[in-house]
Amino acid sequence: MSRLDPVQLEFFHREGYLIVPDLFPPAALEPLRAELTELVHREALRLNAEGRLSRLYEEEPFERRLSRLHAEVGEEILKAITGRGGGGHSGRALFELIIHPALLQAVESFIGPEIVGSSVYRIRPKIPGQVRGVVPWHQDSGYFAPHCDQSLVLTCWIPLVDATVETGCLQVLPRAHRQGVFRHHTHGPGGYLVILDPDLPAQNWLDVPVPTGGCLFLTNCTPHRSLPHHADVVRWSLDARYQSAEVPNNAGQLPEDFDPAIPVLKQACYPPEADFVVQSALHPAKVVRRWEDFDQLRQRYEKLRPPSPQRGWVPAPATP
Ligand SMILES: O=C(O)CCC(=O)C(=O)O
Repeated sequence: MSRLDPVQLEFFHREGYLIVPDLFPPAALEPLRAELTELVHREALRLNAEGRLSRLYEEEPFERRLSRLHAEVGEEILKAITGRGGGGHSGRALFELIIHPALLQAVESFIGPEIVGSSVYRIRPKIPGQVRGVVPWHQDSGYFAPHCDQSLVLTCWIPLVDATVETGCLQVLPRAHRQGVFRHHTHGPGGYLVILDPDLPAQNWLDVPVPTGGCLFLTNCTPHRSLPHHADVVRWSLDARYQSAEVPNNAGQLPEDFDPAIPVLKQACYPPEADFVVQSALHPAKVVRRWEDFDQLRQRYEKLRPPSPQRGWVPAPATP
């Protein structure tokens, strides 16, 4: 039973985050780990056949192989996993984890039973020492359209290996999620948006380690970041997002149907990527149940991405 209790929910609403260390049954993450292992293997074979990789590193475990490959061929090995800035990999096991009953029961505790999978989910293989693996302070709402600032877009951050301080877990700034969206700047470290230290409301950040099988829940206004790590472990994780069907979304809409002229309040929180209904008693026919449909939708949005929300963020001032 994964429904959360009132004490957990009260903590989440007060602090802006919640760790549930044992959300998933132990076998639940295995299919996605296997799918990613297979994907990494395919990419290694391709690069090896093209003469760009000296060997396959097949003897290395899931936690290390990608790091060895990355050391030889750089970011190229990550493209099939992370896409071109969008969601990237959209395999069957990923979809099955996104709609896993244990996860959806927990999600329902926060946002009710009519659930839309938010367009923005990411598989993150965080490689030791990798620049793009370090995500500076931000709120997810810094990326979303402002008309969604007051709504809950729930982040479920799910490690596929134990996420500790040594392996690059997240840090959060507790109790800051009720203070609105802070100023972000563009072109932060790794190319991400960044909230600079003087714009943060406090400095009492916390490390939030999460074991495999657990989940970290965040609000879209919770400042969080992910620090560099140098342990010899790829800190694989999935961050999936969900919102109530009442929050603006583009479920059922194809990217070619995006109309910039429709009132902004009716546009999705993040139009470049595909939202999809994952649970609904009111409109069961709208639920995306087949992986093939999810994948097709995802691919369509990867090819033709409606524009990102513009929040007026500007580049960070150059440091002397
Ligand atoms: O997984 C990470 O290292 C960063 C995740 C993150 O910033 C997010 O999910 O918004």
